Amino acid sequence: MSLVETLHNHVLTLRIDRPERMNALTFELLIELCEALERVPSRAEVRVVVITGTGRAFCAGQDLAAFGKSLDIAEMVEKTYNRLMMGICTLEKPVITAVNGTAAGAGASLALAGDLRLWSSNTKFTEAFSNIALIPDGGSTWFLPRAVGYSKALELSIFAEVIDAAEGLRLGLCERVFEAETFTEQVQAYAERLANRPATAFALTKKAMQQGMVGTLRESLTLEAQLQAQASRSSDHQEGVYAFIEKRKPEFNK
Ligand code: T3D
Repeated sequence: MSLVETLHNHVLTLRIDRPERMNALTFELLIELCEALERVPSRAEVRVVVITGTGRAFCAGQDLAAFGKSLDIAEMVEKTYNRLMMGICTLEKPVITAVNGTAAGAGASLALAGDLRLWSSNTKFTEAFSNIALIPDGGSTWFLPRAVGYSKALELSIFAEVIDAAEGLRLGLCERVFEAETFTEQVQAYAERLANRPATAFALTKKAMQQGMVGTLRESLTLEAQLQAQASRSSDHQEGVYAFIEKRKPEFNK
């Protein structure tokens, strides 16, 4: 098994654990990751998912030692990377990518796929695909231009430039950078803070914003009205309003 699962204070951490290969992804590991994510909807105790890596790398992308073993690359990509990225983006719970170090190739795509992206000060990010004359996959052609704009995304992809944490933050590739020495603790604290925010409101906000990125203003306004009606029926909404009136801190997700 190359994936370590831990659950603490409603935060499920999925840690890719192949440090000797810089957490490069094999077919089996990708399926393990997909299956772990697909179990989350039925696990009420899980409120936040964190994906991270062991050692100095987050993930170096496809394991190149396994290169060529797949007869049909398109089918392999569909069954692994595409299943994984859709799993993250459609999960009705927050997914944090906690990028503890190097993220390259499909590892960079995975870093971008999180709803919230936290980087260690040691992070090095590279869309390494073009170094082996491949195109970005794992959703990078979707995530990257949305984060940095079309031309910058093309430039990062074709030169496989290595981006450090300060530049990643400036470009909008991550939301926060935490010091490497305290990265794990700071990620856990951030994730626990998120786990205590109203879960239904998060799920509906995720859905509305994803639709907002691909639709028209009219479509967003219509969807907001529908999803707001749903949010307003949640017990968290009631709790939030009562807590405001009673001048106390709300306790969500009870
Ligand atoms: O082909 C398909 O199936 C389609 C799907 C493609 C998706 C993709 O992800 S394609 C892109 C694949 N990834 C890469 O091309 C990245 C390759 N790695 C690197 O460019 C560099 O290793 C890094 C920039 C990630 C890190 O550089 P550095 O100098 O910090 O470390 P290193 O010395 O290069 O690597 C350390 C070890 O990890 C080394 O092994 P060794 O010599 O100590 O035994 C290296 O071979 C291994 N390693 C790093 N990346 C991979 C890897 N082994 C297998 N696959 C890797 N991707």
